Amino acid sequence: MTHDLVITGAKVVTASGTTMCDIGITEGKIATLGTGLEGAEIIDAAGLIALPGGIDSHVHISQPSGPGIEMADDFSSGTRAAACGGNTTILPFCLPEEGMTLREAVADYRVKAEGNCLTDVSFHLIVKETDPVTLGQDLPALIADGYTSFKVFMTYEGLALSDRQILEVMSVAKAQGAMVMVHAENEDAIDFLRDQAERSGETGPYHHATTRPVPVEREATHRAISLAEIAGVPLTIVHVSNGEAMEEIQRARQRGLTVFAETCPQYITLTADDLDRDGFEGAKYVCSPPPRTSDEWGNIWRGIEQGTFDLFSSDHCPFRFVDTAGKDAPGARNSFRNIPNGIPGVETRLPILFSEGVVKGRLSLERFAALTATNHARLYGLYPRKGAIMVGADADIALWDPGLTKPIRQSDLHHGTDYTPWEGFEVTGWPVRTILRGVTTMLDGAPVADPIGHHLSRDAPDVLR
Ligand code: DUC
Ligand code: ZN
Ligand code: ZN
Repeated sequence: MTHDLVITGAKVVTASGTTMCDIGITEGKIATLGTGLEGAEIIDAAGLIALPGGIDSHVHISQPSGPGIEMADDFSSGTRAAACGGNTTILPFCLPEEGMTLREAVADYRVKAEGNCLTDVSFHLIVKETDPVTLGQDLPALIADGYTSFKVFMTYEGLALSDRQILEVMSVAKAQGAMVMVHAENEDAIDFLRDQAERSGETGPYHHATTRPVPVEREATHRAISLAEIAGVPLTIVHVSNGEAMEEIQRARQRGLTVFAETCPQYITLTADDLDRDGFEGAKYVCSPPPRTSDEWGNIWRGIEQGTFDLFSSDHCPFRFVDTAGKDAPGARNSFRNIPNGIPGVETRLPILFSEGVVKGRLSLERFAALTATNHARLYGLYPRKGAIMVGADADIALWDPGLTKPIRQSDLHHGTDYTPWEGFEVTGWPVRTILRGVTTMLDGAPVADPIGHHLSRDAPDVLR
């Protein structure tokens, strides 16, 4: 049998282990894993590692961010950056603009994404209203349509839900078979600390971190887990930043609860001191939860190594630095409260984890694949079509050069922001080719395809099937 494309010579990280074999691809799917395969086109990947294309299940693209504030990536630049970072699928959040229903927001996002993506995409919903139409009609209809995950916030005015509201949302997830993702920070505590800081003149970017200390996140994590236990649903705690919140998750699992956990590059590489950089530079690092201390990096690594964390995502949430529609928003220099929250990272997530994890001997290649692709597919209803190199799956593959060493440079990246928080960060191991359904989308760090990405309707999460 002749394939459309054969990748030869790579060390292949499959769903069941790592092996030397050829990958035969036909009509965008993996048709054969074997040796001596024939193909109309051959990619010689000697010396490279073939990993499942990255799935980044936590990104923000074209998200409404308040009056006068604009996110730096649309679907074109955001997915281009994702592909250049070794990704083949991303899952952005869909947040309704003021006055829009969830269903209208989804339709709007679909139009914005259509024909512009260099990766496949699918949307998580953000639930910020719990009126009868949202919970009784829109959410069930959207879940049935393949939007099988949604996020609730315990912080941010206008987004935060009360405990009662969270329980109502969770009960819809239970009835309809969807995954609830929680942003766990205690809004009242933050509000109190923020007012107190401002009264004391502590208004610089660093105080974004001091007003969102570890107990704010630990308490909300505990409460979110308790609410899920009461509602009888599994849940995912996103962007866990520290050991104490992580221990809440470990304890819940010991009690037999089903809790999934996500962490991100910022929590193993950045600290609150980055928010204290000279002048307004600290604004580049303002995200929530905030980066902590280098001791917390150790705690998070322990969680990654021991399997507490299922997901390693970017939480790409890009704002330009030199821009009054971005980090330099009106009032941002007077108080950290006005600095848009979020940092870019969709293109650097995988190289950072590969370098810090695989190259430094903390992670096997199989565990890297699980944390960056397979578990995202399983948790969010895309497996086995996505997330693993196996026969029958979409031919979504990243070829990695494990010995390529170079620093992260803004000038090499493809996102819409004007900076990277990791400028100069030395990385060993980079993706050199990304393949989406058999088509090369990135070669040697540059995007090379038309926007062939499409929208993915999703099944229920594995754990609910
Ligand atoms: N939460 C996110 O998930 N992303 C960016 C900002 C935030 O608070
Ligand atoms: Zn969040
Ligand atoms: Zn996020």
